[in-house]
Amino acid sequence: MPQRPDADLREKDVTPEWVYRRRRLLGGALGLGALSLAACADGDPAGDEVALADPGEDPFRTRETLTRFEDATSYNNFYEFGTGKADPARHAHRLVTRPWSLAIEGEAERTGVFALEDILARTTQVERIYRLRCVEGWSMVIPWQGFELRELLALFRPTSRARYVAFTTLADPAQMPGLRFPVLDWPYVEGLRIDEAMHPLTLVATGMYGRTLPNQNGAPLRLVVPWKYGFKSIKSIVRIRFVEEQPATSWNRAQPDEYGFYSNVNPEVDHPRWSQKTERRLAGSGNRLLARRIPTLPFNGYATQVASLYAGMDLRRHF
Ligand SMILES: Nc1nc2c(c(=O)[nH]1)N[C@H]1C(S)=C(S)[C@@H](COP(=O)(O)O)O[C@H]1N2
Ligand SMILES: [Mo]
Repeated sequence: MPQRPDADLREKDVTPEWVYRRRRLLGGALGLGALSLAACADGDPAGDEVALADPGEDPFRTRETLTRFEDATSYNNFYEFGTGKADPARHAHRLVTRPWSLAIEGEAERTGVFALEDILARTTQVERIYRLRCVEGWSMVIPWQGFELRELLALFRPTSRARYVAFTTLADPAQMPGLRFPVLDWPYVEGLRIDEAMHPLTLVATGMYGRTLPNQNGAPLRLVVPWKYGFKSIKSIVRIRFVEEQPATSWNRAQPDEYGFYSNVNPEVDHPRWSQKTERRLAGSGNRLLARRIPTLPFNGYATQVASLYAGMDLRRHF
């Protein structure tokens, strides 16, 4: 193997579950107290406790109000288990996540099939609290545990011809009832430019809220690319391929005029069927249906970190 990065689990970086429980209790108490106030003020009782985006904050750990664990695990997009938001929580228990292996292919010095345990042993576990903005117009704030994708990619020594990275989700009809429906061209595929893939914000999540990643959130390993629309954060990855040409992506293939390869969160570029200027923030203890609508930020609030990756590009054309 190539030289190992620091493989020790850095315990201080992984917040135990009880911390989230306590935060949630606190959030709940605040929410109740402020409920009547907000109802008087603007008739938006659900949104009062939600701390809004602050672009000056630590990009790795936003201090915005967390989405409740229950909401982050019951309102999901994972079309392999059905297109309804509740379908993944209902059906994903059928997904067998251990043992799991990851195929590494293409333009790299080292390729092959690797056991998940070996990958975990060679990467540094970190915690990241990220906003995730779905292209449909809602967003969540989720504490993830995992490792930086760049750390994984470096293990395989990509060659100079590796200009993009292509990702593939498992497609097993025996475990994934949604594959019966031809809503997408299975398997689900996604891609990043190599510099996007190597950016320190780009995470491979293996856990959330201090627990093992729930199946409906993409166990045992999924991408989290916080400055892009949620569909770029591909779940339950079985293959990573280094490629020279821009790879096909599922949503672009399905509706090329609606979903581009880059899919950077951009309030200035509307989806052909709806505005992208605002989002419903699903956070705190409030009712999801009454969630507060907040302005969407360029690059989902991560412009300081990532805007330079796109210098000189026309982001209306490369949407
Ligand atoms: N394989 C796969 N990955 C996927 C999807 C999917 O349907 N299949 N949905 C995407 C979309 S649209 C979003 S918004 C996020 C949702 O992640 P979450 O359920 O963990 O919040 O997963 C993304 N990753
Ligand atoms: Mo999404």
